[in-house]
Amino acid sequence: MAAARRLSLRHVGLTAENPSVGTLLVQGEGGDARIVGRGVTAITGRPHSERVALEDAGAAARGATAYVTLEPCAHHGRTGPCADALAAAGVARVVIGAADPDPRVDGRGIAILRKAGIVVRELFEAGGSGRPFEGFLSRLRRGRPHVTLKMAVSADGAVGRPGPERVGISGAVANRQVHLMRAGMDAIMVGVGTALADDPMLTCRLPGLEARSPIRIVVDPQLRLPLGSRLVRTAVDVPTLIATTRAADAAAVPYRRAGCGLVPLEGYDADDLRALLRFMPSVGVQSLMVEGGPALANAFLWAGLVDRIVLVRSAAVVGDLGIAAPEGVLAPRGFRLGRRERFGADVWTEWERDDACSPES
Ligand code: AOF
Ligand code: ZN
Repeated sequence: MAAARRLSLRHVGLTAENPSVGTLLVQGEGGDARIVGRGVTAITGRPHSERVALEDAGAAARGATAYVTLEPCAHHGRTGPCADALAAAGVARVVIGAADPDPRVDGRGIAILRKAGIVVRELFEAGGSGRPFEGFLSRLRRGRPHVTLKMAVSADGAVGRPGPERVGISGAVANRQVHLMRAGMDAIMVGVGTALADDPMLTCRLPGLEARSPIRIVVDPQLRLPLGSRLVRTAVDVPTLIATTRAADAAAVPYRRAGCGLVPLEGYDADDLRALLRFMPSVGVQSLMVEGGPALANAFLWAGLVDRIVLVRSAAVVGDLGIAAPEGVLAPRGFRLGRRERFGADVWTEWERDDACSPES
């Protein structure tokens, strides 16, 4: 199952409203076991991983054990249910890594398998299925994406300095980790202040992973993003959305012409952000990384809409003019430490919200 989960990671961030699932088909047991088929949910979400693995295995699927990271589906989409496909191929046993709460599945996949005489084992992880299903679960349970807030904070507690000049806070290794994290997200969001200060690209620029850049979203109530910014100029290549109160204005027309999508936004308070998040699944966004700046970070924290905080503490010193990091980031309350690692001079910590993905949160 661990190998199937690693396989599933390949398409995280690329399967739109579908979760990325991994399937391994195995013949034999113990030391004689060998993998006869591998599958991961295809880019765009179809075909499902079971079909890919069955195709890969061909006749060798007969009598095999399938390790599937999510309950095989029971509904008719572009193809019939995966549970039926596994049964038709003569698979003998199915080990399942997580229940599928999709109302069209929700135990029906397991029922189909059992009815077909297949031995089913539920290997559900305690405490939910975590990554890579958190975005999918968040959409189903709360109708909004899973939200990761990422902040780099200097030794003297600053996230940047006012003015046009960009200050480097985190080091090269941590920055590459951020790019790797972007590759696994459906969307990445910044406030217009950050877009004005940094003129960022917000893409994944790791060699070989450039095509995995997520959708970019700029929260820009007054439509201040320059038409000459790199975000607008590259909107034709990397999908870019601007969330603004002026989506219906004439001022929005040139942005549309440049290839940007405009999303109506009422304002910056909790209900407005909540409405914006609820819109996101409709454009295939189940996981979102908020990359700053401090105003947007504060608004998300204040609204209680952050599920994970990624905090990069660096040794850099910004000095007197530094913009202070939001209090809720430096001492996250209601979050527990999930990961701590050192990257060069930087300390990378990840904080998981205690009740992330519960229907109320
Ligand atoms: C599987 N195997 O690899 C995946 C599954 O829109 P559809 O018809 O593709 O169905 C989407 C649902 O299928 C999704 O909500 C989830 O329940 C399931 N995803 N199921 O058997 C897979 N990715
Ligand atoms: Zn399926």
